[in-house]
Amino acid sequence: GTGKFFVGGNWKCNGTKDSIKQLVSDLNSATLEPDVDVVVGPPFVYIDQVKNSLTNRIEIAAQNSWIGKGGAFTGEISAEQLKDIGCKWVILGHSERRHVIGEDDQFIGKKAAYALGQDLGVIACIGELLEEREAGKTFDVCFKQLKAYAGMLSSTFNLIDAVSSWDNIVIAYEPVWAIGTGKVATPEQAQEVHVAVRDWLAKNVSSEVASKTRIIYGGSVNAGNSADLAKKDDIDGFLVGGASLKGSEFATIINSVT
Ligand code: G2H
Repeated sequence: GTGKFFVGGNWKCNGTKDSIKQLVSDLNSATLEPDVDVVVGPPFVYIDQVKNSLTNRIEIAAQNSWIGKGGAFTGEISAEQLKDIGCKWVILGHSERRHVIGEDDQFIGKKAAYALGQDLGVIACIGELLEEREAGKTFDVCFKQLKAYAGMLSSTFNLIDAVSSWDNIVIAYEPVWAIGTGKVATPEQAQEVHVAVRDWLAKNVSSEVASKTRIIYGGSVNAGNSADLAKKDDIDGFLVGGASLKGSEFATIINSVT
């Protein structure tokens, strides 16, 4: 592994004031390994509630942000507003936004560059569809998605800032066929893609960025499979959906750091 283990909980569009109060209370009383960065991503409307009740041991991510400065963009939330309300991170490029909402690589890359420019950390998601994996296109798809992030950083920032902005990026590899399906990637399948992503970074950004960027796995991670995944050298943490809605299970996943 590289850098500090990183575990994010992506709550997606789940929860009520009451259920989130319970989840926060469970997280506040959980014993967490100290050497792990822990982040949770509540729905926008509950971020303030979570910020005001959750231990500051755990940081907060939004699940999306607008591509630029706020203004006349009905229904959108700006990176500045997320900073203002106490978010440290934003999840971008999640497969549900790519494939259900229809966001494309360029749009996602723009959001990432803008959020990084506002000093938000970005959990940058990539991952292939089942048909793409079956057609042998897994690496092509992941590299194309990575290229869009990297390209937008290069066109937004000067060279030095473009490279240093990778300090604030965590890459989440989430094969779409493993998301919410209970069909987790094997540790070997995940490791193979993580190594390829790291090689891509070495060739296309820098060897330093390749060695220090955390590459986390997402897709049906739970308390039963996290320990085996965490043993793989290039799996630096997890992005957890369903299993992050249960405080004790999420704590078990966090504590699977090796
Ligand atoms: C993948 C993951 C969290 P789940 O989307 O980002 O969700 O763990 O429910 O598959």
